[in-house]
Amino acid sequence: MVETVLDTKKLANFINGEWVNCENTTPVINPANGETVVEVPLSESASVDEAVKAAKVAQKEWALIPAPQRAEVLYRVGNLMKERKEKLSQLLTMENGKVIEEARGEVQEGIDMAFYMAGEGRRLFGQTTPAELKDKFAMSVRAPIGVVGIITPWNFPIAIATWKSFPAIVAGNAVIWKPATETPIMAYELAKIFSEAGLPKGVINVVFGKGSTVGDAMVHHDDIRVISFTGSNETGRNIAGECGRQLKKVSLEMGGKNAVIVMDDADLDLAVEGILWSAFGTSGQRCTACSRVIVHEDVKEKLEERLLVEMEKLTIGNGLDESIKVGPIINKAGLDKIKKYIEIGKEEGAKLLAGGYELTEADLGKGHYFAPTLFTDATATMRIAQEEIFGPVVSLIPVKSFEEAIEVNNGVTYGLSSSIFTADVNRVFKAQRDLDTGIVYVNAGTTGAEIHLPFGGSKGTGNGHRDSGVQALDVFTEWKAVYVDFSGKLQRAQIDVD
Ligand code: UN1
Repeated sequence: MVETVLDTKKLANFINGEWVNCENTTPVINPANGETVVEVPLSESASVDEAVKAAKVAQKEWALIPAPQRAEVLYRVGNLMKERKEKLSQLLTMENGKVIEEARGEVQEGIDMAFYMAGEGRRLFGQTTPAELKDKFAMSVRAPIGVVGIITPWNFPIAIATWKSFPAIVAGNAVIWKPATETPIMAYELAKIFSEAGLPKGVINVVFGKGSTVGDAMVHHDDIRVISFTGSNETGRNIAGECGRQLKKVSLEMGGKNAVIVMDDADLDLAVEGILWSAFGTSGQRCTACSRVIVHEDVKEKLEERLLVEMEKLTIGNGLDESIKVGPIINKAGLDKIKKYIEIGKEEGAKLLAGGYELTEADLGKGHYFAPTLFTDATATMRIAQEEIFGPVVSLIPVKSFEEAIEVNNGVTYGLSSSIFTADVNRVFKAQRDLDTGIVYVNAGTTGAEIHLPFGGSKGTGNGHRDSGVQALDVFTEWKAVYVDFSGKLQRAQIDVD
């Protein structure tokens, strides 16, 4: 087991290209073993003010640099991330707990985003449109918004940060970034990379701290004109309320209750692999994690049997060990929430087939571990089938038909990801049309979004915006309509048209 050592014991904020120490700090705990990895600042709102001041100045200059040149910085960022991929992955596993193979995948997601968004620097497409008058030209162009705020979660501390910061930067904005306090190391490493890649000072500023202080200060700051947030439902809704009041643009991504549908004609071995990967990978701590399996009653028993056999083989432990498949839960609060839902599931009458318990200290030191858990005979309206658990817990819901499966899938307040295993091409096309989620998979689990497609969902998952994909540019740009009249005379639209 290799352990990368972090080059500092205490992180500092990154404001105007400088590391600024903060008196008040809190430890970052490795969820795999309970050890302190580093101290992270708990900043006051004054640090946000300072960062915004620097960002405002920097943004004016940055926006004047041609986008293809802004993009050059992102190419360099991508290359540095690539060079440091293994180190970043190990640090990611140490702060977040996800197994090293998945950490490498997440860092790769960030590298992909760097090169993809760098490419956008040579596109940033607008539109030309015919003008209704002679000798007049009309076009719509993307303009940067100014200073934007991004608030990122602990479960994908580098990938989600790149989904938001790279489009913001290539479009000519300056960024104030509040990373999750549980996982600040990726932000520290990425700030160093931005700096080495030659991003001018003040274009990205990292302010560590609590949502209730730093996040709140960002949301209330008049000069931050966009908030892009990924995290909990409750926080997201509060942010949306405040941003609405201030007419501030806001993009929200707040989770899912994602289902895999297994039809009677499915390749069951493949379905089992897809379910295992999407339900227990990242210990179920993905917004896209599969936490419901909607199964046709004719194949329910066979599916249960095969799932149980394969679940037995899952290895649980410290994710730095290459043989481990399921890492720890982020912290005690996360673990307690999972335990609460196990009790709820039992009380509701679902049948516990496997797991359902915490692995204690004797098994795995001082980490927080929970056994992969399978409930069966759940009904669509049970709380375990409706609410996001954010842990390695999956509930099987038997159904009688394809139509019922679609109805059950859509019968939750979230709408992030869904999947169907079937061999019937007609069902495939019906499902992609009728599944009410922002992401649909056919013959694959609910996880695994690629960065050049839009990421986000319908209903309670968000507010219609998308992270990653070219669509991510929408929240970080304003559309500007430009009319150039080269007739040399006053031409009045709608009036002088003949
Ligand atoms: C998340 O859980 O918030 O599609 C992000 C996936 C990953 C990203 C997940 N590429 O599962």
